[in-house]
Amino acid sequence: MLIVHFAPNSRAGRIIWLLEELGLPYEVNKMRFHPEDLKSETHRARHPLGRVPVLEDDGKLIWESGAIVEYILECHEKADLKPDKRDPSFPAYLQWFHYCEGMVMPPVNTIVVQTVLLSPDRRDETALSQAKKLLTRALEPVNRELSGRDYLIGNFSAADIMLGHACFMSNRLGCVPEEMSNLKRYVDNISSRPAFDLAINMQ
Ligand SMILES: N[C@@H](CCC(=O)N[C@@H](CS)C(=O)NCC(=O)O)C(=O)O
Repeated sequence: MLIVHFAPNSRAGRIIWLLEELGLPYEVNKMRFHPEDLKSETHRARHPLGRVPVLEDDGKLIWESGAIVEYILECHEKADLKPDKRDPSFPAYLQWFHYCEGMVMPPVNTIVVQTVLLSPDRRDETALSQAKKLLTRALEPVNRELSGRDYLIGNFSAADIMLGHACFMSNRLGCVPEEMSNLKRYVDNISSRPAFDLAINMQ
């Protein structure tokens, strides 16, 4: 049985979303998004940095959301959310899948730290405005790519589970301007998926 080590409002939602889309059975170990849970000895034994998500499969542990998504698609013979390597959309699939943690999430992390996690007296306005600029720049090519299409490579794929989740989070932080109308529509498309709705609202 797959076990998802989970905390609400985190990247662990990507894994729940994927498992729901695929209809695979799983259990959830729900933790609070709080150091008492995430930095506990028990959880650090699963993830050295005390972060989520972590997937447990028959006692094997794997962390890094992108690696977990790939692991599930490969090991559970559910390839329908990933194009074949001979498919013309395969390079774009890989590119957007990895663009998420590579380019979009670093400024999102800084924005969350500077607006939510740090106490007001420790916040840094320069770091915050620089991260907002970087995020806007990183989202521009995504907005362009989505012109005339519902999902990143046309059909819904695991690239949307990665980058779509990041776009949803960026929008929730108020960092997707109205001019990025393709991106706004994309966030709506994702939000209308029942599997996403379940994952994003899991507490
Ligand atoms: N690149 C990692 C990032 C993992 C990560 O930073 N997770 C956040 C939640 S979205 C976390 O656990 N933060 C708790 C902390 O930093 O203490 C992934 O994609 O899994």
